[in-house]
Amino acid sequence: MNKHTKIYIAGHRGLAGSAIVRELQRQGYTNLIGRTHGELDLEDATSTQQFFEQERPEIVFLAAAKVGGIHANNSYPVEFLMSNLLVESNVCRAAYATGVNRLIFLGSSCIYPRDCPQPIKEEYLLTGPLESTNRAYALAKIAGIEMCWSYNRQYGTKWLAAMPTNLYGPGDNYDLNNSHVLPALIRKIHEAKVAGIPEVVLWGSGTPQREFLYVDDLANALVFLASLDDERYNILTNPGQCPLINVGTGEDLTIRALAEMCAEVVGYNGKFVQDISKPDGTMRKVLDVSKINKLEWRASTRLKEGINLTYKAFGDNQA
Ligand code: GFB
Repeated sequence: MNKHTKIYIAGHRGLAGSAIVRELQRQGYTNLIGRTHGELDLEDATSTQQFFEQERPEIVFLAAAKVGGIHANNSYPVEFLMSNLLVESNVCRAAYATGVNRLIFLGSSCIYPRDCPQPIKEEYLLTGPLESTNRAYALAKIAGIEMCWSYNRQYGTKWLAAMPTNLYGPGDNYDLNNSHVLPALIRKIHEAKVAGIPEVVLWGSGTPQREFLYVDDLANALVFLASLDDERYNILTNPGQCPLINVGTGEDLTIRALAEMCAEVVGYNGKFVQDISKPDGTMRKVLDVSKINKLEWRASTRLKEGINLTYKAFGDNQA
């Protein structure tokens, strides 16, 4: 991958996709392409095929996906399953038909079994039952991983599936029903502070543990992986093994501790109360990141620093 390689970022307006664009630009890549949902519906096979034939990207970051937090996943399983299956099938088929060289498919740490040993190694995929609140999304993403591996096995492509842990950062979704926990907490705590409300509601018991990755670190990891030399990249995408790699920090904390950290950043002195009618989801999902660490990549943003940056972006956005 050189600085003029034609790179398509599917989902370039989303949390992950926009961070990938920022990182590629920061590194001096000049030939980037993206389409908004209005310009190209990736759920439509014909338009997707036509787009690839016209543009002929050499590298693809497949960051377009229907995503959401625990409530959205639990409430709209049909959309999470169907939309993600369509997008990944259409993009993979068109990418193969037009000879895309390297494709990086994005999934999520919820693909792993609900009760698997911690930290979670790549090889634990499909070793046990999934968490029920996001089973539909997880199955769609598992199908995407299998799709990459199948193309590698059958057609000799070099596609890689990167599994980030829970992401956060500038450009996130702050809708209180559909967002992930971190943006929801930033918004709820900020609004409570501004309105002088003495307590903020946390969903569930507050005891589940989560690992959070600042989205610019994810983007840095993905560009690092996509630009690995052939020798190292080919080991990852060797058709004899599932082309799966975890991307995270390897550290987690409870939702309660996360809320307290967000309160410190926002400068909120109220208290937290639990709404235990809301689901906890998986009790723990911290990734084993030794595979990517061995390639000499590590996340660099500490959680508190990342929350500070995110809160600043949230404020700028509101202004
Ligand atoms: O981030 P989150 O929605 O999704 O929730 P998951 C993480 C934890 O935070 C759960 C709790 O235990 C929630 O109950 N929580 C506390 C809250 N307060 C809130 C709140 O105000 N909003 C939200 N959203 N949660 C998603 C999956 O799982 O993570 C996806 O559903 C995907 O498939 C994504 O894998 C990364 O971490 O449970």
